[in-house]
Amino acid sequence: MITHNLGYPRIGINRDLKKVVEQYWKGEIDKTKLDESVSALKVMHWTTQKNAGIDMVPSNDFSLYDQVLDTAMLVGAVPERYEQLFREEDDKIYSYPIDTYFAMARGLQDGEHDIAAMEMTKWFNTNYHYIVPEFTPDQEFQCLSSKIFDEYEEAKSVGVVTKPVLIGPVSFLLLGKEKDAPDDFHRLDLLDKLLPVYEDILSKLQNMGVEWVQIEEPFLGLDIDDDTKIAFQKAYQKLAEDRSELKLLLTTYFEGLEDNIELAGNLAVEGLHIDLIEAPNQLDTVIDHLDEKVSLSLGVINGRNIWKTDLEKAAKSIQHAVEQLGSDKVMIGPSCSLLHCPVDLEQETDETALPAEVKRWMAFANQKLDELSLLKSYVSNSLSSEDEKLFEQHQNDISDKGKSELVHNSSVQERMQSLDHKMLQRDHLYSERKTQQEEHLNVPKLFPTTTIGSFPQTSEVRKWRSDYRKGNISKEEYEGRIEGAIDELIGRQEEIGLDLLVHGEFERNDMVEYFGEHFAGFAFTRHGWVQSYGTRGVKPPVIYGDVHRPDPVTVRWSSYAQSQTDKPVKGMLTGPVTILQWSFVRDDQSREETTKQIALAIRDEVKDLEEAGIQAIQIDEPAFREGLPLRRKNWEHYLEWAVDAFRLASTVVKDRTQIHTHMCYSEFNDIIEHIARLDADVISMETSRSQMELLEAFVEFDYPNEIGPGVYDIHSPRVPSKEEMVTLLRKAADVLDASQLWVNPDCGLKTRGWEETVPSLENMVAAAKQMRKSQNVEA
Ligand code: THG
Ligand code: ZN
Repeated sequence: MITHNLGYPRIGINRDLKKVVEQYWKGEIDKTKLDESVSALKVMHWTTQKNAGIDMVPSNDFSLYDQVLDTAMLVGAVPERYEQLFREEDDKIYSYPIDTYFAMARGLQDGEHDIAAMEMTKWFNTNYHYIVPEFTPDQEFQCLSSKIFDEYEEAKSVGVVTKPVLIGPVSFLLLGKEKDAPDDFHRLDLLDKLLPVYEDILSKLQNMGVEWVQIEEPFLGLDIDDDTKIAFQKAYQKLAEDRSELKLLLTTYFEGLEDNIELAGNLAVEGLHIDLIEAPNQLDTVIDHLDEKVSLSLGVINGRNIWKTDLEKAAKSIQHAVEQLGSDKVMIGPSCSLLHCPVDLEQETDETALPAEVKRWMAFANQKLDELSLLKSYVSNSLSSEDEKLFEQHQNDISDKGKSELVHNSSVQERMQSLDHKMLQRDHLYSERKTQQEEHLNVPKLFPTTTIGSFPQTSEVRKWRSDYRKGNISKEEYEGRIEGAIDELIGRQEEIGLDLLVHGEFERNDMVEYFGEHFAGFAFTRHGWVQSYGTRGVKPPVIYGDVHRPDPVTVRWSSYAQSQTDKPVKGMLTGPVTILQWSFVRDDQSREETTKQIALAIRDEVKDLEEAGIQAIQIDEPAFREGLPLRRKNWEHYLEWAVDAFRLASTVVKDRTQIHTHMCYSEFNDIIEHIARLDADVISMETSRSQMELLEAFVEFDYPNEIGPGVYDIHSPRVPSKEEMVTLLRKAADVLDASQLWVNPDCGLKTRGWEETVPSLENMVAAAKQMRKSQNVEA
């Protein structure tokens, strides 16, 4: 039996990757220096894993930006708009054209170039985002990058023989999207052209003496149609043709194989990796369907959560597989790449953030590698006496967690027991609420303007927060500065002429981390960074126990802001589903249960905001759609409880208090009835990049409540003109009732600068005024 890892976090223990890559982007270091720093990082990762006793350490799991983008470069799927750039890039110290690569990820705007970035989207149901490959009907492929070969040699030269990681051909095509293509073209049509490149790559790896390649096909865990099944068969038959020595470990994760078991169990590969965390029950069926020559890799350690593994329980599955298949046919590893968890728990020494008792229940990437080694020794009866103690302690920690008073809170439990259906209903229907809200809120009846909540977070504001946390400035000093920032923002919004104001969220770091820091049942980390995309990361809070809200969180800031103006100020909260989605969650109760507890905590905050005189409250749910399960058959159940959680959080208010919600770039077509069931009085969302196309779902559904379709894209510093926003608003007013429409940007403004924010909002307000005028004339 061997232990292996599917992928190691690449950000570095001190966010080293972010630092050097951003330095390179700013021109502060050159390619050689970048290469040196990155090499050192990779070597550290390989040796850390080897020293932890991992038998098979991965390579090519590292990436300067994203592994899907790496694959696009590997097979030469470089969209045409970068080809010029590619040709210009001559100094080849990298195994691929690095500036072209970064331009694909981020776009390139300078004196000579104006090239748009490739799109980015969620990696399955995680909070990681990948770059979406683009495929045209006349797409050609060729091997353009030697990264996968170079990394293997690089690791070997420091004494680590690795297993290269490669996204499989079918999943790679499925991860992408068609570009400039007729309707009858499907990207899988390109498989025949793509396979020869994969054959070349594999035969080169074989010639280099590589034993195993981890070839990832996560789509085997999803609902796939017959054409896709045929593509899988064809691909793996073809890849088996000239392969005598090299072994393929077909890798699946995030879901069980279910109806694809027959297919996956019979593909021409030498190993199959399955996720036994998401789908523990699939073990027996997979064993039944597995060709006898194929090794089985068991994903028994959760690669995307931070709790210690119950090693005794994991050992049972392993022993079972060993009995059925023989020990030489069994591998063990994490369920998926450890990309999705932070690097090292040992860094967490601040007990005010992470209490020692909670830390004792946790494991980050490095600790998970130790668990794997321990598990292997335990199953093969070779625990040293020292390891035996470790093992015992480990299992004790887990059983303590089950009993801990920190986890269970009887008043939360009682409240959960007493939930009843009335708590999910507003007093009256939207049509009746609307009149009351119009009177109460006092914003223009047509095209009222607002923003999504956050305003530019300058480095100055960030420094106040860190100075306060470090104790460099007092609470009074800190709060005084935040109030000053609010004063200034209120003044600016009044000058701009916005109707429904916000306080700006200067007191917040990340919208989820912030609430995690203030709710009970949450711990947070100081260094627990996880890559979100490229060089950007998040620090997900840790939900370890029953959640409640000991004290009001945002009321202080919202009511301060309201006291500074006669215009209404909107309260700003993050919704229960989004807080759940972007946190590390409990593994001892369902997501549904945890979300409802969070919803109750938010409900308390909503009530307090209303009582403090706040007349409109926004509860953001940007992660509502991404919470959808990967398999469609599980959608209904999720949507049922996710909508209920939002209603539980929001319906406590009087009819006259207006509830807003906000969702980032989302397809609404297939979930529109559930969006309507949220019964938010107003929903704002990203629509400007799709030229209001996203509104179609609302039009078709005859969506009754109010909508704020974003009228400009906040992801770019460009200042939109009044005219272009009027055009978008007219488009919206053509298909929806004018009295349903709000005017707002696509998303929060925290990543923007003040220089572009003020003129953009001025133009937006002018656009709204023009719309009001023309409507009145028509009326
Ligand atoms: N919060 C959380 N998850 C998210 C988002 C979020 N997932 C989806 C989306 N938004 C991801 N987008 C971003 C955008 C910017 C950053 C991270 C994720 C970012 N991070 C800073 C960095 O890495 O330098 C860290 C900021 C900080 O100090 O907290 O800029 O909004 N949970
Ligand atoms: Zn948004």
